[in-house]
Amino acid sequence: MSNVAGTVPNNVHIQQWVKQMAAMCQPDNVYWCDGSDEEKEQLTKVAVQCGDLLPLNQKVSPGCYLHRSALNDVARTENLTFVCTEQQEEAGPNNNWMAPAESYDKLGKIFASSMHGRTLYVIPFLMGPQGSAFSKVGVQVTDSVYVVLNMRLMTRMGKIALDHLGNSDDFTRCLHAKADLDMERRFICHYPQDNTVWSVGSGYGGNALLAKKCLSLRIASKLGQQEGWMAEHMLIVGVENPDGEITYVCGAFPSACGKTNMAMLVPPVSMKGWKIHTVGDDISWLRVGKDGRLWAINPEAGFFGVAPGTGSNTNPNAVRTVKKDTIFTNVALRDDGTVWWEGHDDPVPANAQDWRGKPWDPEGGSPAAHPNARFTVSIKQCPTYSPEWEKPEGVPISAILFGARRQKLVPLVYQSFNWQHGTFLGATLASETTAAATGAVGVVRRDPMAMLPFCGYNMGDYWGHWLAMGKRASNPPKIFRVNWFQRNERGRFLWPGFGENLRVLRWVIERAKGGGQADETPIGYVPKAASLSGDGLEISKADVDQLVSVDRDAWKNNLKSQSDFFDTFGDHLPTGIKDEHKALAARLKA
Ligand code: OXD
Ligand code: MN
Repeated sequence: MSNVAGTVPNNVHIQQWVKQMAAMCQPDNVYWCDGSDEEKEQLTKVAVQCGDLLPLNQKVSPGCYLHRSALNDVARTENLTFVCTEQQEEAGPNNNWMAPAESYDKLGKIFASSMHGRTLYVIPFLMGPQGSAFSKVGVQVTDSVYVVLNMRLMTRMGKIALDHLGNSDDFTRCLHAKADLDMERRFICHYPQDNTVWSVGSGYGGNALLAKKCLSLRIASKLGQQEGWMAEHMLIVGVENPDGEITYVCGAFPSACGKTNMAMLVPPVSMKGWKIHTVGDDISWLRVGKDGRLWAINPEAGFFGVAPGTGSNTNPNAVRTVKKDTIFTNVALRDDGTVWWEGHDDPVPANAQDWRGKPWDPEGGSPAAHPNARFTVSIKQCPTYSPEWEKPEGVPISAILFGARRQKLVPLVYQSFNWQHGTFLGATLASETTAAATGAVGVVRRDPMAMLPFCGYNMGDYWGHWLAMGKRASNPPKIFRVNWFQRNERGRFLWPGFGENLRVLRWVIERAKGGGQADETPIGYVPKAASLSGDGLEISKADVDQLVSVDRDAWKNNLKSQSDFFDTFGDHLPTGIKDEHKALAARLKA
């Protein structure tokens, strides 16, 4: 029998489920979290005692801690992530698949008695504002106090979730155990038909904070298909023009392609009167409103951002956000108890411990911080935090951006002809891979809607759902493709990016409202160079021309790779997507 502490909720469905999970995992203690400040203090002490957290210099960085993960546990492991449906076809070629019975059995054996000597924490959490029709409740059990403290920042945790749920059994059952952190016994399995996630053998954010990728994207995408809404890997940002009018934009980008930077962008000095309002940096849940527009909420409550590359020159608002009450994972530690990473404002430290806790040699050739080192912090600490984040109805979306990392081919920005063509632009998204997942970095892979690792069902059916949503919305957002990452022949980035991306947003918003200057090309509407340059943009006319040019031959050569990819979806590929591919081929030939 385990010792029980904390506040046991009245909801009998939660009680029963936790009892079953505890019977399997056999913890010494069960602790029910309530999400209070006192609890945070107490659990932080526990985390420090057990070595999960290292206190940082509390004078310089109050409330900040460092976590060092196991060396083999630093990123999402997509090869060990499964969607477990009765039929493999339901999961589609975009997911690894296991039959539910086999998977429950396999993982059950790893979970069995895995919490001997440990505490099982029960975390009720709410994704979305309390009382909102958008919001969903999850309950995660975990043996990691680091996970509890991260979930506290990333979700609305504890009593608020229980109040939203009442006596209902409509909650996602999220079971997590670190077990022995052995890669051979690491699995992240999703059971959409049971509204359940089981994750074992990893403590890394995307694998272990089950509210994030597992619930808010993989499980939620399937719920959205069934219930008529969408769960997307998108930031949400409000862009205020000098007249004080705010337009909301969603943007889907693969991991580590600058979503957090864009969500809290600082306008360039030359764009006086423009302001950014941050609603979310990673996930959007979208529904059709009574007015026929798409409305979005950010279900999360915090940022789990990539630290390296974050500095005052790239993302000054993130620098300010992480000044206090932040958990850093796998960054470097300086002698004075403060953190550092590549791209940090401060100079390279002479004396520091690297992310593994070993003395770091600046000349040694290996980075001080892991390239996927992270900060976890509440959204409310962001200087551009938008109180609209709390709105139960969300914010109305005027434009959707699909972005990816491409050195060549894809112009800085172009607009789709309509929703179906926009869905095609999302479906053909491809990007050079980053360090957010294990595997080779810099390889071009297809990543439709930036959802390839996160779509919890057959992606062909998911595109069908996109097309159906476009039909249901009488006034859907306009859809655009963007690419901040074009390089010239010598490998230099052509576009300055960061704050200057607001110029692209300005054109996007003009177009979404029916204005803006554009040229029609076979791939879509491309801005006239003059729409981007002017008022202080310091790049040459030749570079701007190249940024918005369309290389027909290169696009023709790209058609085959698109159709090869689409062919893998067989009968699940919607006619609308096939039609768009044919139409693109015809326009390129004309
Ligand atoms: C993330 C990711 O952590 O996409 O947001 O990997
Ligand atoms: Mn992400």
